[in-house]
Amino acid sequence: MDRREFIAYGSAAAIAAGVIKTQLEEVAEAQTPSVNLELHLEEIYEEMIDGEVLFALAYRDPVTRLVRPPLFVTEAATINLKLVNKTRKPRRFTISGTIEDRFPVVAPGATKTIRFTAPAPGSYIYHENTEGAVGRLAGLYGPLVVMPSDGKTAAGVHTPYKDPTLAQSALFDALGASARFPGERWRPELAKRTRIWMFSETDPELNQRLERNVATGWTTLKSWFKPRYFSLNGLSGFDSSHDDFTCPEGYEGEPVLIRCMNAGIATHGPHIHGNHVYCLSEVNPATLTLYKCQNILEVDTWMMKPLWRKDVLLPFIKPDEIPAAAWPPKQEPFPLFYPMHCHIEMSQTAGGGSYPQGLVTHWELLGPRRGV
Ligand SMILES: [Cu+2]
Repeated sequence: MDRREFIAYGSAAAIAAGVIKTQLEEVAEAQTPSVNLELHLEEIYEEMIDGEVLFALAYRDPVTRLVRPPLFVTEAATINLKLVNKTRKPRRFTISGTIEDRFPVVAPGATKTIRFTAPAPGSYIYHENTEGAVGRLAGLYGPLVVMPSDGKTAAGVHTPYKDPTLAQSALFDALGASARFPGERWRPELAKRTRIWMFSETDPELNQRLERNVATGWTTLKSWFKPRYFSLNGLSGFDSSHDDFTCPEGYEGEPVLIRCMNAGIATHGPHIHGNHVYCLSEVNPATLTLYKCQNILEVDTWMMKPLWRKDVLLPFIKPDEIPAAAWPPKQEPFPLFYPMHCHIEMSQTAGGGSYPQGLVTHWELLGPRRGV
C-alpha cells in the first residue's frame, strides 16, 4: 500500500463512503457472550483540516479498514482481542479506568491475543500506554462501549446502565411520558440515538519525532506539547461539523445519548446550544473508574479532563428560546442547526489560528414531533 492509499484510508472519506459496517450492525453482533475482535496497530498518514499531512498511529479494524473503530460489547462478555503490531515500537493495550499494565507488551511485528471480561456497562477509551500519553496523542485510541444485558428501569424502560440509579430511572422513565419530554423513549436499538464524541489533539512535533523514530521525550511531554489541531472523532472544524457519525440529528422527542470521551491531554469543555444536556455518568477523577450519577445535573457546558468519559443525554425538546406559542416555527425553516463547541477557546482553531476549524460540531433538529 502506498502513501496515497494510507491518506485515503485515514480520512473521513472512508467513513462517509459507507464501506464500513454500521454501528447498528456492530450493536447486533455485540449480543453474543463471547466476542472475537481484531485490531491492527498501524503507522499511517493523516490529513489535518488545513491540508497538512502528518504521520500518525492508529488502531485499525482489518475488515472494515476503519481507523480507531468503536468497539461495542455486552457486559460480562468474554473478549478475545487479537492485536497485530505493525508499528516499529513495542505497544501495550489498555483501557481507561483499569489497571495500566494489565496486558502484555506486543513487540514490533508481533501478534498477540489478549482475553478479558467486558467491564461494567458504560463508556471507555481503549488506548496504548508504553510511553504515557504518547501513544494515544499519536492516534492509538478508540471508544469501547459496554452495553447492559438488561438495562431496564423498574418500570421496564431501557437505559444504557445496569441497575440504573433512581435519578437515571426517573429521567429515562420521563422521556416520552411527560409534558417536559414529549415524544419517545431513548431507543438503544436505533444506532442514531447514540453518538460518540471522542476528543483529542495533535502536536505535529510529536508526530514528526515518531516518524523519524527518535526519542519522544515523553517523560517531559507536558512541558513542551503544544497542540495545533483539535479533533472530534478524529475530525476537525468543517469535517466534524458535517460527519454522519458525529452530528446528532432527529425530530423533536427523539432523545440521543452522547458518550463523550477525552483521549487527549488537554482539558475540554464541550458547550451546546439549543438544548441543555443531562449528565448520566462520570468518572472518579482519581481512579478514572465510572460511576452512575445519583443526582442528574442539567448543563450546557461540561468538563472533560484527560481520559474522562461522561455520558450525557440530549433530549431533543423544543429549544427554550422559541416560545411555545411560536412552535413549530413558521418563518425559520427546519432543520434548525445548533452548534456544540469546546468552550476552552484554544481548541477552536487549527494550525495556530484558523477559526473555527477545531473541536466543533452541530446537532440538527429536523422538525417538530413526527406523526402528530
Ligand atoms: Cu456557544
